[in-house]
Amino acid sequence: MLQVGRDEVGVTPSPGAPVITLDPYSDEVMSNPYPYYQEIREAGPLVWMQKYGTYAVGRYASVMRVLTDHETFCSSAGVGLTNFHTETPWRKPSIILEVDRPEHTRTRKVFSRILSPRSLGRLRERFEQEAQAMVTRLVAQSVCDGVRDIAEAYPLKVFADAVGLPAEGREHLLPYGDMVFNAFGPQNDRFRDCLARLGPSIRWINEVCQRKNLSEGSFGAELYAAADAGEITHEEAGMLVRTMLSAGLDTTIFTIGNALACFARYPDQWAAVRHDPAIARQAIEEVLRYDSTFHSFYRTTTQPVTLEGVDLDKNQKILVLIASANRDASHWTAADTFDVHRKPASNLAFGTGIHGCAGQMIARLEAEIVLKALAAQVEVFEALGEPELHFNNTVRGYSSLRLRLIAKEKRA
Ligand code: OVM
Repeated sequence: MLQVGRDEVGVTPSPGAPVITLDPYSDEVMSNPYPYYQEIREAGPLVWMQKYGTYAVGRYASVMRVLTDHETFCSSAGVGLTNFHTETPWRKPSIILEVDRPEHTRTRKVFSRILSPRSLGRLRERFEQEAQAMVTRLVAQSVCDGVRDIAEAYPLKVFADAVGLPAEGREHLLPYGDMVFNAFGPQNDRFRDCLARLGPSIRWINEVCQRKNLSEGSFGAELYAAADAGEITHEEAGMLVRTMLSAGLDTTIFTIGNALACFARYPDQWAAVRHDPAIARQAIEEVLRYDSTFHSFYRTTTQPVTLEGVDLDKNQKILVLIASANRDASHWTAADTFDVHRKPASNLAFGTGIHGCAGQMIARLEAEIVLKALAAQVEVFEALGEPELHFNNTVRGYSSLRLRLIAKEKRA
């Protein structure tokens, strides 16, 4: 499967790096990408993805190198395969994700403040009550779909409430998010099918980003308050609400679903969390390392640069495989083992550098609270059949996971 580009006839342009011929976006690779990531890592620190004409980094060290040098490897050409400098994006670029410094600094500052641990503190109690009530209900009914009834239901309630959305119309959030994350990949069938089904969701999203549709005291209201204070414009406030709705649902939903799938598959690991719920947060971190939700995104070179001994031109896309870095055996011991006792603090699931995930604290909060609520009430997770994978060009997760939840014995 791997060939060295320099020796290949007909490989254009001569990339100077090992050539990878597989399609990382094929169903086959996506069904289980980890063996392919290993091939990519073994081929070299920087490889050429022949099918898409981009470079890729899959080792921990090379992923770090790219993400921590935002001046050479920029985001303003888009963080998907589409190069905004030469191609038209499917929607108006994000003013926080798809920009560089100095523009990025101002929007990021406001956004980060609203999602800081300090301002999240007041959400914890409501989030916990919601999780406990959900788990009590599901344990009583015994059988549920862990994806629909837990992983989707929870963020669609608590996160959407926190952003300030109306209760009506939230069914538009997931088709929209699916599109956002498919659009970071190639314009393949998955992208086209998703766009064709999108219907009125884009219109609903743009509508609820307006101030009048956002509840008082919400993140959305705070973004508009920052506009009143002159930190950003009112139009930018609406764009940052759109960012919350784009980045904040599918990601946390798939993370919670991946956690459920891991614990259904490894009962001993569930037993460890059930016996010591204090490790819930670290266990979520291990889920994020072992089965990262956000698999990959791109950076684009701003100038000619030598990376890992290869001369790259300006305006070259580089695929950054963070899920691969999180399985790199040169960084992790027993990289392919799911172990909740590990302390995987250096995992790259939320990226790193100036564009490191701004919502990571609320993402962890939601997942941790769900896990703790389950640990308090559920003795055994029993998977009723295999989880069904949801195929998306950028995020990895499940569309269905039938579970039987067996309640803990109540002690007097
Ligand atoms: C945005 C956006 C969308 C998806 C993901 C993301 C990981 C941001 O619209 O700004 O960050």
